Amino acid sequence: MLLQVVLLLLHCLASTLGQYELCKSLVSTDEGSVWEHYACQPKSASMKDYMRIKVDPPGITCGNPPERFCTLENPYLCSDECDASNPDLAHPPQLMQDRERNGLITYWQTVTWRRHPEPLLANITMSWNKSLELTDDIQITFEYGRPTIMILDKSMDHGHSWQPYQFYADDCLDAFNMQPKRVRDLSPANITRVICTEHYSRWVGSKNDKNVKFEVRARFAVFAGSRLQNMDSLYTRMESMKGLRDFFTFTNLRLRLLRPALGGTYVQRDNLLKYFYAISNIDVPARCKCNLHASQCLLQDGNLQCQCEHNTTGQDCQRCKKGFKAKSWKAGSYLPAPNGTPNICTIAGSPSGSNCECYGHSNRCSYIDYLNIITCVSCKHNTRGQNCQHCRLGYFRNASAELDDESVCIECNCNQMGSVHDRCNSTGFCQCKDGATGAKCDDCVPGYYWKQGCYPNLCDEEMLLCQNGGTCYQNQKCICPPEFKGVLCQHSRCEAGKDCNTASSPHFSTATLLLCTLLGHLLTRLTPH
Ligand SMILES: *[C@@H]1O[C@H](CO)[C@@H](O)[C@H](O)[C@H]1NC(C)=O
Ligand SMILES: *[C@@H]1O[C@H](CO)[C@@H](O)[C@H](O)[C@H]1NC(C)=O
Ligand SMILES: *[C@@H]1O[C@H](CO)[C@@H](O)[C@H](O)[C@H]1NC(C)=O
Ligand SMILES: *[C@@H]1O[C@H](CO)[C@@H](O)[C@H](O)[C@H]1NC(C)=O
Ligand SMILES: *[C@@H]1O[C@H](CO)[C@@H](O)[C@H](O)[C@H]1NC(C)=O
Ligand SMILES: *[C@@H]1O[C@H](CO)[C@@H](O)[C@H](O)[C@H]1NC(C)=O
Ligand SMILES: [Ca+2]
Repeated sequence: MLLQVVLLLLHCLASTLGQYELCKSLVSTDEGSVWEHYACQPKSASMKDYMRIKVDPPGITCGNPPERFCTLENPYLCSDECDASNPDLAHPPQLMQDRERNGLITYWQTVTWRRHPEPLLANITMSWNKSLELTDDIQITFEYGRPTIMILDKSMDHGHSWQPYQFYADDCLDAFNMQPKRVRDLSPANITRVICTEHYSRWVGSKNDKNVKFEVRARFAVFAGSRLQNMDSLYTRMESMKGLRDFFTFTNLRLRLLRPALGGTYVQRDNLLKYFYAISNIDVPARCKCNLHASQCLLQDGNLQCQCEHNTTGQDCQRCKKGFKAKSWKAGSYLPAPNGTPNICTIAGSPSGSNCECYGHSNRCSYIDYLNIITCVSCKHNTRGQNCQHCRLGYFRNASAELDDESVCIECNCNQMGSVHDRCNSTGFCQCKDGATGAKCDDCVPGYYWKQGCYPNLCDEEMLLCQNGGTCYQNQKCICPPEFKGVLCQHSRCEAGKDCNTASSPHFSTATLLLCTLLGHLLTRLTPH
C-alpha cells in the first residue's frame, strides 16, 4: 500500500517534471503495478561543451608570427599584440567554447586584413557527430565588432552536404541580392524560410551589442505564444507541418565569415590592422535527436549517444533492436498531448494487433468488406500478402534480412530453358526439367548436353561410342566417314550392293562406282521379265 502511494507520488512528480521527460513509469492499477510508456526526449543542453571546432584556412588564427592590432574605436592605439607562443597573448580556437571564469573574456582571433583588397575569409566548422535539435537561439559573441557579411550553414548528414541556414549582412541586397527580413516578418506557413537579416550586422559600436543570433525562440513563439506558454501547440505543428522538425535539426554548423566589422564606414586602407574577427563564445542550446525514444543522452567514447528505450537502438534510436521488429520502426510522436505515443518496438512474432502492418513495403491499407480484413495495398520491394509479409512468386526470402528490409525478397533467377517454371523454394532452388540441375537449373546432369536446355547425349566417350571411325561432335552427333551412316555410324552405305545407286557422294572412288554400275546391269539382265 505504502509502495503504491510512493509510486503514485512518483508518477505525479513525473507529470509535473515537464513534457516528455520520462520514457516510462510504474503505475498502479486494479491488477497491480504496470509499466506505462511515453514518448520521451532528453533535456536541452549546452552543446558547445561537446562540439569539435575547426577553423579554415590554415594560418587564419593570429599570432604566428606575432602581430599587433588596433581597434575600431581607437585606431591609433595599437598596443595590443597577438602571439601564439605566449599563453597570455594567444587566441586559439578553443577559446570560443571555454567556460570563462572571473569575468575574464577569452576569444579566438584571426589575423588582420593586411592583404586587403583580397577578402578576409574564415570558416568555423562545428561538428558533433550526432543529430541534434535546437531548443533555443544560437548565439555567437563577437569582440571588436560583428562581421558585416556572414553566412551560417548547417549540415544534417555529418558534413556531406550543406545548406545555408541564415544570411547576415549590413546590406542584404548588396551582399546576397536578398530582401532583408526579420523572423517576425514570417508567417506560420513560411517560418522555415531561409532569410537574410541586417539586424546583427549594422555598426552599433563594438561594446553595445556583441551578439549574432539564429532565432529559434522567435520561430517557436509563432506557434507557442510569445512566452512559449503553449508548447503543445508547437509540438503538434512539429508532427503535422512538413519540414518543421528538420528545420531545427543538424549534425554540423558552419560560420562563413566573409567581411569583418568596418566601424560604420568604408574600409580605410591606411590602417588595416583594425580589421579582423574575434569570437569569445558560441552558444548552441539543443537536445539530442532520439526520435522520442530516449530521455537521456550521454557521452560515450567521446560521442553523444541516446540511451534508447522502447526496445530501440542506434545513435538516434533510429531502429528497432534485433528481435523486436514485429512492426517496422517508427519515431515516437508528440501526439496526443500531453504524453504522446511511444511507438514501441515489439518482439517479432507477437501479434501485430488491429493496425495493419506492412513492414515498410506499402504505405496504404485498404479494408476488404466481404472478407472483413484490412490489407496492405501495392506491396513494394517484390513482397505480397496481407501484411506484405511474403515474397512475390519468382522471389524468395533473404534469410539474413529482416522482414522490413528493402532487400528481403531476392529474385529466383531460374534458367528459363532448364526450369519447369520461374518459382523457387525458400532457399532459392528452382525446379528443374529432366536432365537439368544446379540451383538455377542452368547445368546438365552427366549423360546430357546443354543446348538451350538439357538433351540426352547422342554420343559420348563411354556408352554411346561412334563406330567405324566416326567422331563424336559435342555429344550431339557422330561425324561418320563417307562409307558409313547411322546415329553411331553403324551402317555401311553399300551394304549387300543395295542403295549404292542412290549414293551420290563424290567421295566414292571411280573403281567402286564402275563396279557397282556393272553389278547393276548384270542384275537387270538376270532378272526374268
Ligand atoms: C569555406 O567553406 C566554403 C564551402 O565549403 C568554401 O567554398 C570556402 O572556400 C571555405 N572558405 C575558406 C576560407 O576555407
Ligand atoms: C561517430 O559516432 C559513431 C557512433 O557513435 C561512431 O561509431 C563513430 O566512430 C564516430 N565518429 C567519430 C569521427 O568520432
Ligand atoms: C511569409 O508569408 C507572409 C504572409 O503569408 C508574407 O507577407 C511574407 O513576405 C513571407 N515571407 C517570406 C520571407 O517569404
Ligand atoms: C523490451 O524488451 C524487454 C525484453 O523482452 C522487455 O522486458 C521490456 O519490457 C521491453 N520494453 C518495452 C518498452 O517494451
Ligand atoms: C540479404 O540481406 C542482407 C541484409 O540486409 C543484405 O546485406 C544482402 O545484400 C541481401 N542479399 C541479397 C542477395 O540481396
Ligand atoms: C530447396 O530445394 C533444394 C534442392 O531440391 C533442397 O536441397 C533444399 O532442401 C530445399 N529447401 C527447402 C527449404 O525445401
Ligand atoms: Ca571564451
